[in-house]
Amino acid sequence: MQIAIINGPNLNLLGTREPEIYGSLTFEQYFEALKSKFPQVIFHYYQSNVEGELINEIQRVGFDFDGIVLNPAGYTHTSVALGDCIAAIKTPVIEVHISNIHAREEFRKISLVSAKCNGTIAGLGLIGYELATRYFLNK
Ligand code: DHK
Repeated sequence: MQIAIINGPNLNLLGTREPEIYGSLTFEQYFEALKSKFPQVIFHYYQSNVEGELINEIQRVGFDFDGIVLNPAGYTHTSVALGDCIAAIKTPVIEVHISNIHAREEFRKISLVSAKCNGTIAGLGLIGYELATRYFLNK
């Protein structure tokens, strides 16, 4: 079982970025705990602040991995190209948001990727990545 975790812009700053919204763990710290919870899973982690690089990575893993856990971050609300990319690949995608995007500014309530994904998890904090992993394991 190979799962790709792909994080979009500014998620490299988790731990120091608005901790009241995103928490105080770095993704690297959380990722170590996640890997130890699922020793049977081969995880691949990728983060970029660049839209085209995220698309390249989704295309790279999107035909032979078993699942993609994608937090498109700010591109969620703006990127037609990311939505098109998810529609074009074969690997199922779960969209994850750490914060509850429906309880924040109006512009965050719109996702241009949700309709192309198998499902969306929002507002549960970093545990959303674990729940998405469990979805792929139970599939
Ligand atoms: C992360 C971001 O960087 C924001 O742009 C999104 C998302 C929400 C999150 O909650 O993980 O609006």
